[in-house]
Amino acid sequence: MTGGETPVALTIAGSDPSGGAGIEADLKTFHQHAIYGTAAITLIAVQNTTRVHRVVCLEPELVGQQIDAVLEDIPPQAIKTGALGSAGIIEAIAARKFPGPLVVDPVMISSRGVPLLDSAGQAALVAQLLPLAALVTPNLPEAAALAGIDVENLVGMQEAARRIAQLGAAAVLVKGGHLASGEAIDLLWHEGRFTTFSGARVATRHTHGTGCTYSAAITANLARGLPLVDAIGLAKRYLQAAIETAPGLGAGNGPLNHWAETI
Ligand code: PXL
Repeated sequence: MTGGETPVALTIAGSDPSGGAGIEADLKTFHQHAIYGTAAITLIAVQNTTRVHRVVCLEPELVGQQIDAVLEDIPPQAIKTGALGSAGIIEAIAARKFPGPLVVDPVMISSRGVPLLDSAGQAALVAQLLPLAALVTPNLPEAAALAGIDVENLVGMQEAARRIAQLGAAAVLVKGGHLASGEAIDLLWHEGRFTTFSGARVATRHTHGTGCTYSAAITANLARGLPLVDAIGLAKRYLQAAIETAPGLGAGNGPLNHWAETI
């Protein structure tokens, strides 16, 4: 491929030095999809597979400047956000003009239970970022927080998706990985229709970074120019394979296999 044909994606997210979540997961996922990955860092989470020691947010201005550095030189075809840390950082992001679809992974609490966005940040995400989103990808607890209702089953997922769309996101993917039982069903609300994506539930503790990896794979597929439903369907298959073949690294909740086939 020559430079001009290489699709580019940008992730705006936190750093996970253990490499399973955050920008590290996003860049590996972009790379595996043959997408040139760029990254603007929002926060640094000092952590490994067993625990989070510390989370430090960067200055909003510094986050904005990183984004500008990428946008003015290597414009991405698709952009995603992950852990954003603070309302100020969200304001800095929302002030930018993005040249492609924006996928918002509304990360609120890490898989290890540590807050990655405070309550002012949640309000800013709703008011400023959701209206810019081509897609928002909440898990069940995030869907419940955004929609203001309990979300425990498919009916709750449908209601939450509709409500979150009313907040301004063009499409909403409610992820059912946290459902109590059965298949891991994800529900998309887009252009007045529901589409479901299902995958077999895998009994594993190695699920760290699943949300990051999923939204990064969707973003990669959008950067390639795929329609939204295809972008999600292929990403779901990649995610399933990445969970099933997790390398078993670390003593805690280990990372996925980012080398899984992209098909
Ligand atoms: O999975 C959510 C997430 C996002 N971003 C960073 C994280 C985590 C979870 O640990 O560390 C940086």
